[in-house]
Amino acid sequence: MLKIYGSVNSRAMRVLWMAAELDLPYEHKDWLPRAPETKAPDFRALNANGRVPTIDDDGFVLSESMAINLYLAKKHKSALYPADAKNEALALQWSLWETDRLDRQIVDYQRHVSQLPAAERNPEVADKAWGECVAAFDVLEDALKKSQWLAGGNFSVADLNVASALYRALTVDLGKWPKAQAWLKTSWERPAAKKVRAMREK
Ligand SMILES: N[C@@H](CCC(=O)N[C@@H](CS)C(=O)NCC(=O)O)C(=O)O
Repeated sequence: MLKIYGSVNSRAMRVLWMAAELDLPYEHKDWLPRAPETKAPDFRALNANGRVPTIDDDGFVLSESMAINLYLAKKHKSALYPADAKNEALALQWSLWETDRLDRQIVDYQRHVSQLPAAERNPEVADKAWGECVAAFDVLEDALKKSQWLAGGNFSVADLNVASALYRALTVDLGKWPKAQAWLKTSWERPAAKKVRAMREK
């Protein structure tokens, strides 16, 4: 059976969303980042980085949330996986783009604006991160002006990978980017998204 390592309070949320979309049975190793279990030799043998998410799919071990979701959607022949090479390439493009342009930036922004204890917040880190988020939201907005979805005519793994990584942006004012705001809202209204959101916010 598929094993998913990582708490919903981590980037494993993205994989749990995909598993819900595909209605996959799985064993959940509900571990927070840096939990003692992630430091144990058994887990380090699966992911030498010690990070979550990681999956073990009947012996096939994979890390990196974006790669895991692309793999699961393709393996299960989901409609979320683009059927043609161009949209498949766009799904890769947007997944890699998110990792490069937004992933760490949105985390840094939120941590240094509200999440960390006040004494640990650094306004310079928050400002720099927000500047990078703004540039990325501009790019996303332009893309969504041209097309309702990121890779083809329907919601796909491209949208799931970017929208799931933008969980933290749900509480940010995105009024300057109306297309991105509407796309994010619609994406998170999917039943599978609501399911993982409820897991995280319970
Ligand atoms: N690029 C990786 C990032 C994975 C990652 O950094 N996970 C965090 C939790 S959200 C973690 O396990 N951190 C533990 C650490 O930094 O030691 C992915 O998307 O899967």
